[in-house]
Amino acid sequence: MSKTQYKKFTFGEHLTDEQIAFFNRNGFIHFQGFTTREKVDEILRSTENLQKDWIENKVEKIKGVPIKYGVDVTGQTIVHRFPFTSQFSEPVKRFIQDSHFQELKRLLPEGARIAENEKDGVIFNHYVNTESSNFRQMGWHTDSMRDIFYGKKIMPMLNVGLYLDDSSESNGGLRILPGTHRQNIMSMMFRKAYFLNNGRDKNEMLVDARAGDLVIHDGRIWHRVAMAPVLGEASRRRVMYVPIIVGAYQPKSEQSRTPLYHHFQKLVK
Ligand SMILES: O=C(O)CCC(=O)C(=O)O
Ligand SMILES: [Fe+2]
Repeated sequence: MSKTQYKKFTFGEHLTDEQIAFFNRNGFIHFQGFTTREKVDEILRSTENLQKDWIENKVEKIKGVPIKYGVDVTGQTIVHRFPFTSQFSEPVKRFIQDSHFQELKRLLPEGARIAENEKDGVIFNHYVNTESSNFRQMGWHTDSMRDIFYGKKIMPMLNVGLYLDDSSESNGGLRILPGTHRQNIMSMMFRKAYFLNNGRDKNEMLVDARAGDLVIHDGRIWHRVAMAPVLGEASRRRVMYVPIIVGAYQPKSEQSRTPLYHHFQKLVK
């Protein structure tokens, strides 16, 4: 059994000193009920429409970032991983423009911004476990390692996860190693085999979240998504990630090349 006993918070108008201190100490923070069922449903519907459009038009990449396709429990084609989602979904756009969401930038130095058109943009992940699933887990990794792939210095970044389904051990669930955002660079590079290692860690913390919850993690923290112990509908897990970053503005365009780390991400199944 993974540990789940960590403090969960409720978001008010502003981040509190306690919340900021918790985040700085542990490298993650969980806000329960950050948004409503209604907004969750709106976002889900918009991604279903977008999926239909991308399938019909056989879209393979957005600005150099591959769209990950697979099959659903019904055998229908689905999109498992949508890049740059906020550029195609009004409800997602509205969600990140909301003042509550904007307040999260305060967890980073002055001048932090939402990477809507940088890196992979806002990512929407849709996992489902079937016999032939193409996306049912994600091995251990840190998100900041991507900076190294680009040959850059690691810059502070947050990944803000909005849950669109309830998520816990029963459908896989996010596992994190609290405090690893304070590790040295060697440990960030070599603590585990990137994406290939799916094994349980005795110190891993299971994130137990409901649809509408927000779980933010520091880009340097080690995390993985476990495989659901069941097949089919009960394994469905949808979560959206909004990167908040600092540093030089590096926008993507249709001419952008596919980043090297996506060759690693192909190993994720
Ligand atoms: O699905 C999740 O909760 C985590 C996804 C993730 O780690 C990533 O996309 O980098
Ligand atoms: Fe990640």
